[in-house]
Amino acid sequence: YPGWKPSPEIAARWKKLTAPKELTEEHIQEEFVNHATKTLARSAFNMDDFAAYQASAYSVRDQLIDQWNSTQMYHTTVSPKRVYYLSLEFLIGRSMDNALLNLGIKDRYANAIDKLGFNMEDLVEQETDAALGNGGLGRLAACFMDSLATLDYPAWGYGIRYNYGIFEQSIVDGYQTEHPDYWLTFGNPWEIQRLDITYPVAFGGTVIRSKGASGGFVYTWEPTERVVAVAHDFPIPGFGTKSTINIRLWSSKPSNEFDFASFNAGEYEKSVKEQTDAENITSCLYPNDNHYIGKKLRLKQQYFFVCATLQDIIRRFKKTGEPWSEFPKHVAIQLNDTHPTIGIVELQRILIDEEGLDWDGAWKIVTKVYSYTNHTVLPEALEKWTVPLLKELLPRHMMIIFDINLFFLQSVERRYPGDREKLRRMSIIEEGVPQSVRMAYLAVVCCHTVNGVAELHSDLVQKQLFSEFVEYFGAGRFTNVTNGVTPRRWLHQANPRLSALITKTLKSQHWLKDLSELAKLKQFASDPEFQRKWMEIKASNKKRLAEHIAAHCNVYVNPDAIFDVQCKRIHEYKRQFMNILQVIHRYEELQKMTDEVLAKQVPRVVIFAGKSAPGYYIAKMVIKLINNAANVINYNLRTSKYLQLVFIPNYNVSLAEIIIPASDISQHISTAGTEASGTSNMKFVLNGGLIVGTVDGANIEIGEETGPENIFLFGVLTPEVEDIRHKQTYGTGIKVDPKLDSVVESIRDGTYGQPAIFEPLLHIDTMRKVDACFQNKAEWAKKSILAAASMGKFSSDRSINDYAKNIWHISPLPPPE
Ligand code: T68
Repeated sequence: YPGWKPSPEIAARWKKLTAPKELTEEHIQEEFVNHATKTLARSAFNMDDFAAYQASAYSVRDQLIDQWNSTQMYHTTVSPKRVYYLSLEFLIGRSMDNALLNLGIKDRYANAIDKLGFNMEDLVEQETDAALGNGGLGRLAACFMDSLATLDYPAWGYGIRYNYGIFEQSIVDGYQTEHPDYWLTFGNPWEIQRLDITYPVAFGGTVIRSKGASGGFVYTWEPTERVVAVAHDFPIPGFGTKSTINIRLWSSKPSNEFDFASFNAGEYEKSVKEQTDAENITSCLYPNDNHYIGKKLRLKQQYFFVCATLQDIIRRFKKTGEPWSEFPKHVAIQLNDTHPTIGIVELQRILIDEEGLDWDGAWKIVTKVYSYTNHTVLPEALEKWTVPLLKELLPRHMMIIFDINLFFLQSVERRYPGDREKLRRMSIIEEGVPQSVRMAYLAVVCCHTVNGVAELHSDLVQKQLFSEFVEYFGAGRFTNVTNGVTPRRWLHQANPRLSALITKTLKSQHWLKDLSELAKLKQFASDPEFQRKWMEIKASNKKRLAEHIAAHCNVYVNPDAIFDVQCKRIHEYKRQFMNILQVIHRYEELQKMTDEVLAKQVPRVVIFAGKSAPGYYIAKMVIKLINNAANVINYNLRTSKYLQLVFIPNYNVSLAEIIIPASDISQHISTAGTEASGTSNMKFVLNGGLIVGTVDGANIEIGEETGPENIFLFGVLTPEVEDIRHKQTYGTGIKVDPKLDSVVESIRDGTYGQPAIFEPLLHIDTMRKVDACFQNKAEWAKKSILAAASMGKFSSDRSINDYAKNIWHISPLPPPE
C-alpha cells in the first residue's frame, strides 16, 4: 500500500494495540458474548447450541487470525523459499476442535463456555464439514497442511472454494441417494473473504501472431470470456507452534467490464447468463475418485485456479525486486496429481508472452519450479484432455503444449534415431480421432521430480507407467514419498482418551510432534494393566460407534463383537464386493451350525461405509447388495448374535473420526498393484486396529514396521513388482476341493477372464485366522499396542520432511517468540 506508511509512533501504537491479550477464561467469555451479541445479533435469551458454536468459532478465528498475521508478516520480511501446494481438493472436515487443540486452548475454552451454560463437545458437533474433496487425495492435502504448519515451513495451499462439496449420501430402500452439500448456508467462520485480492482469468478466443521488435514472433491471446477469481483464506494453525499458514481458495465471479457490455447493449438475458456461467466455475466439486471425466467445466476449474494462483505467486515474488532467474530460489510448486498441470504451461506462457523471456530462458525456470505427485496407475484415472477442447478453451496453451512436445520428441529422436514407435509411445500427444494430451506425460517432461506415494506404487510408476521416461531422463527424476497422516487429527483429536493414555505413559506430549516416539510404548505391550486401559478405551470407542449406528441405521450392534470395518470410496478395485461375498459365506456357514457349534463362534459386526460416484453403476449395486444382505442377516434371530452387518450412510471426515478409533480390524483388500498407498490403513493402526489386507500400497510398509505377526496380510507376497503382477495373474498356489480342480484350472487358464477370482478364498481363510486370534484377549491387546507403537513412520510430518528435503529444498522458518 504505497500511499500509507505509519510513522514510528503510530507503528508503536499499532503494535501495542495488536499485542495478544492473555487468554483468561474471563477474556474468552467476553469474546464469546461479544460475538454472540455483535456478530450474530443474539442475546442471552436467544441462544442455542448452533449460535453458541458460531460465537465460539468467531472468537477462535480471532486467535487464528492474530497468529496468521504475524506468521505472514514474518515470512514477508524474510522472503524465504516457499512451497506452494496446488490441489483441486482439500478435504478439511471440521475446524473448531482441531484449532482449539492445535492452539492448545481447548480446556480453557471448554471451561469458560461451560460457565456460560454450554458444553464444548456438543458445540463441536454443530459444525458442518468442509468436504472439498473425494477421498484419500483430498484428505492427504489437508494432512499435509497440518504438518507444514506444525513443522514451521513457509507454505501455502491453493485450491478452489467449491460452493458444493462432495454430495451427502443417504440410503433409500438400500440404494445410494445423493443430496447437494451446500455447506455455506450459515456462513463460514473459518474463512476470511478477501474482496481486495482478485485476479482476472480468461478463456477462449484466438491467438494473433505478429512480428516482434527483435524480429521473432510475438503471440497475443485475445480471449472471449473473462471472469474474476476472489481469494478466500483458510488459516491453518500448527500444533505447538505459533506458525499459522494459509490455504487460499478461489471463488469465481463475473468480471464487471464484460457483463456491462452486454447489459448496456440491452441484452439482459445474455448478461445474466454470462454471470451465472462465471459463478458456475467454482460451484461444484466433481464427485469422481480415481476416474477421469473429460468435462469442459472441469478443465475450466483447473485453469481458473492455477491462473489465479500463479498471478498471486508472481505478485509475491515481484515484491523481492529480484530478476526472473531468481524465481526458483523463492518458489517450489507441488502438483497434487495432474489436475493442476495446465499451470506448467501457464507459467511458460506468462514468461514468454507477458514477461518477454525467450523460450529457453523460460523453460529453465519452469522446470526448476514444478514437481508432480502421481496418485494412481489405473488407466481409467489418467487425464487426457482432447486437443479440440484445449484449443477451444485455451488456444495459446495448446500451441505451447505442441511446442513442448516438439522439442521433447526432437531430443528423443536424437537419442533413438529412427525409432518412430518410441516417439509415438512417448509423445505427449496421443494420436487418435480426436488427438488428446496425456497430462501425466506433460507433467513428467516438465517437472524436475515425479513421485509416487508408497514404495510399491513408486516402483510401478517407474517400471510400468513411465518406464521409457525413466530410461530417457534417468532414475534421478523419479522418487518415492510414502504418504502419512497427521497424528493431531487422527489420534489426539479423534481419540482423546487414547492420546491422554499415551501422553501419561510417555510422560510427555512430544510424541505428537515426533511420532517415532510411539515406539517407547512397546515396552508396555505385555503389561496387563496397560493392556486393560488400552482395551477399555477401545471398548468405549466401540460403544460410541454403536450409538451412532443405532441412531443412523436402526441396528443395535453387539459392542463385544469384533468390529470389522471397510470404509472408503466404493470402487471395483477396492473390492468391497469380495468382502461382502465373504460375509455372506460366513452367514451361510452359521446357518449350517448346530446350537452347540454356534455358541463357540466369535461374534462379529461388519461395518461398511463409503460413497460411490453418482454415475458408477456397479459401485452403486454393491451398496444395494450390502444393504439387502444386512436386511437378511440382521433379522435372523438365531445367528444375529454372531453376525451383524451395517452400512453407515454419508461417510465423511467427521464420521471417520468416530469409526476409526472403534475398529478391531479394517479391510484394505485392493487387487495387488491398484491402491497407490491408502492412508486410512495408517489411521486405523494408529488407533489400535489391525489390518486385514492384501500386499498392496502402504500395507506393505505398515507390515514391515509392525512385523508380520501384527498384520493379517494375504494374497501375493512377493516384493518384486514385476513378479507381483505376474504371479497375481498366474497362480496363487491355493488349494481347493479336488472336485473343483478342473473348474479352477480352467479359471486359472484365463478361460473365464481375471484369475484374481481366487483371492476371495484366501480372504475367507484370513478371516478365520482373525477369529482365532481375537479369542485370546491378552494376545490381541498386545498386537494392537505393538502395531500402534510401530506407526512412527506414517506421520505426515515425516512425509513433509521428505518432500522439503528431497524435492522442495525448503527449510523451517519458526516465527520469533
Ligand atoms: C488416492 N487417490 C489413492 N483420488 O487412491 C490412494 N482421483 O491410494 C492414495 O492413498 C491417496 O490418493 C493419497 O495419495 C484419490 O483419492 C481422487 O480422489 C481423485 C480425485 C479426482 C480425480 C481422480
